[in-house]
Amino acid sequence: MTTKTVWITGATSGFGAATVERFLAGSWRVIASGRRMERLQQLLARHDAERVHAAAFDVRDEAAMRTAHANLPPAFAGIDLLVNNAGLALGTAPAQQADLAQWKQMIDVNVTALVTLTHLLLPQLIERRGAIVNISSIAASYAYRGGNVYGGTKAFVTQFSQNLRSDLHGTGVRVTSVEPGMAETEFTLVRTGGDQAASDQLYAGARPITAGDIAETIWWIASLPPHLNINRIEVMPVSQSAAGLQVHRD
Ligand code: NDP
Ligand code: 8X3
Repeated sequence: MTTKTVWITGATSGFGAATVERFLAGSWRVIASGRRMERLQQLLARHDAERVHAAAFDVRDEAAMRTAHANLPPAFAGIDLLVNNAGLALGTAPAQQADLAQWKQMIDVNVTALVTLTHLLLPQLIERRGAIVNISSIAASYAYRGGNVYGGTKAFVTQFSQNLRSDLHGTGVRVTSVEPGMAETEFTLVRTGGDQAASDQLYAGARPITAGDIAETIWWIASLPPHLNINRIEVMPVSQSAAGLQVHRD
């Protein structure tokens, strides 16, 4: 059986790190990227260099992204699946109190970097009849206070995924938007600027989604027969559900 290759962004933590392990267990070759080189080094120390390649760069740095792509070892150069997972939320303040720099960072990482890497890899994904899994969020569909730009970036990811499907019609390339709800990773630690107590409090008693749950979902999507495309998949913990609209009265 030919070994396939997946490029997973945001591989140093959470969903991305768990997805790396899932695809390595499934005998794929993995390109793992993220900024934190020490975590990528730990990954390399645990696995055979023929199976995993680490690329440390900031996805906002387009030149570094292109260099990482150009420097892929030959065995990793043919990419069959792109998992656009790197992303973040910053802040929980309402729009009128939010930090503009944080808004721009979310757009740069969740939107601009995602489309840049997709654009870079599309020719070979088409050539190899590959697949793209974009990590969106339930925040794409459900408004909540403080979700403002984060939810906007994820709505972009979901709609971009569906529009990619239209453009890629007839190429055999599959595209999926994965939309998780509350999941315990480093996500809340990042969102709150390192507030471990806030993170612990959010997840306490809720039995949130685990990183392994989403890795397994991505693995399932990638393992389906090639005539099937999961367009969108929304996943929540049983403890989470949508609530109603709000009304302000004078
Ligand atoms: P984590 O914070 O655990 O992981 C985020 C990953 O993104 C890290 O590997 C981080 O790597 C990487 N990343 C962030 N910024 C950059 C950057 N500028 N350049 C390169 N890599 C970057 O969070 P999750 O695993 O939860 O998040 C993964 C994805 O899932 C995100 O897109 C998030 O929006 C989405 N999501 C999360 C949910 C949740 O509740 N946890 C629910 C729904 C969606 P490094 O810091 O090393 O660069
Ligand atoms: C992360 C899920 O509900 O915190 O995308 O926005 S949520």
